[in-house]
Amino acid sequence: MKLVLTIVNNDDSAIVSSALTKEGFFVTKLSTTGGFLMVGNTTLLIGTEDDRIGEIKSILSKHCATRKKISPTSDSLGRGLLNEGIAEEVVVGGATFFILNVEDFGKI
Ligand code: 2BA
Repeated sequence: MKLVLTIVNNDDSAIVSSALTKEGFFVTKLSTTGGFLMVGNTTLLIGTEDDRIGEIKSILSKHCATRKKISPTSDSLGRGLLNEGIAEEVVVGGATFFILNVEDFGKI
């Protein structure tokens, strides 16, 4: 048995969680914060049999693809309607995963 620990963008968390549960995976969702950007993200804990790891990776690839987004820069703060043109392209999405061996698993 394995524990997959995966960190995903908040915007992707609902769709990826429901895709996982639809395929019969048990998922726990934690609200987390990235230490570098200090922005909220979502960590999913998924306990599963070893032979289903590939399915989880495919679901993550399908629903957490990286994409570009236009985002206001900090220079635009407080400029209100004078804000035009102060935006930059940032990459969002993606999933970081860790796969851990589970020594014991049970429910009481
Ligand atoms: P990603 O590498 O896609 O990481 C997204 C989030 O996944 C991270 O948020 C963090 O919460 C988690 N994460 C990634 N790798 C991890 C690891 N080895 N251990 C634990 N958690 C991990 P943030 O920390 O806010 O980072 C956001 C983005 O900033 C990262 O995107 C990466 O592109 C960049 N970054 C993070 N740490 C960096 C560093 N020390 N130097 C340069 N760039 C960094």
